[in-house]
Amino acid sequence: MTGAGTAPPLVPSSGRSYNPVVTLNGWTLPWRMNNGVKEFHLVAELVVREMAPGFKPHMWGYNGQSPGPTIEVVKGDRVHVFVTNRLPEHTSVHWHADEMTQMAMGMMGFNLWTWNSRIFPGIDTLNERLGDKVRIRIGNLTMTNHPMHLHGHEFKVSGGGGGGPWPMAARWPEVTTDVAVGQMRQLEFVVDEESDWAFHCHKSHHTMNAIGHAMPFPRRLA
Ligand SMILES: [Cu+2]
Repeated sequence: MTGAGTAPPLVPSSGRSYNPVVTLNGWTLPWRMNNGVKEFHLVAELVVREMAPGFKPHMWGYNGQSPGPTIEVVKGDRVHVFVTNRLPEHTSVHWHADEMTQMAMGMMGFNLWTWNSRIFPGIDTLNERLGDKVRIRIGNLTMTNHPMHLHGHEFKVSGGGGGGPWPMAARWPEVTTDVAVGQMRQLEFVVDEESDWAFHCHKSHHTMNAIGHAMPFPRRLA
């Protein structure tokens, strides 16, 4: 598995049914059902992640990718996660061992502004049809805030981290929502304008990363 593209959602093959998520430029870790327990296997290891065509940093990650695969469980699941450590040093789950090294190497965030360790133009698009109801969940694993802006649509900010979806009365309309360090935000909208719309952080130096005006750019935006 290269992890370069967005894999189709993992339809649950055992356990209770649910509507699986799509992970942008990522995939969902399969499980094995053993005596009613969902067993997952994580492998912490050195990976090469193609962030954009021709741009391949050496990073630390899980199961061949940085960030690692999505682990999807539903309320009431019993879960075992087996961890194999192929890093050149000790690691621990919750992924806060030796933060300065391991997180900076890609096990949580990296010193470029990316979506799931992918950057334009190497990132998949979020394809929708007119009239589709869309829900996007964002987690900010970086060390600064990102005001996320969607072109062409108003969305409702409908949830955060931990507590799940917010009550209807607590949701509000936005075109930009700031996602603070460590926060999660859930956005919902109905596709009512057909086009190719940008969805991006509104700090312009974040959308540019290290690309200056004098640097060659892989593809024209127009
Ligand atoms: Cu940003």
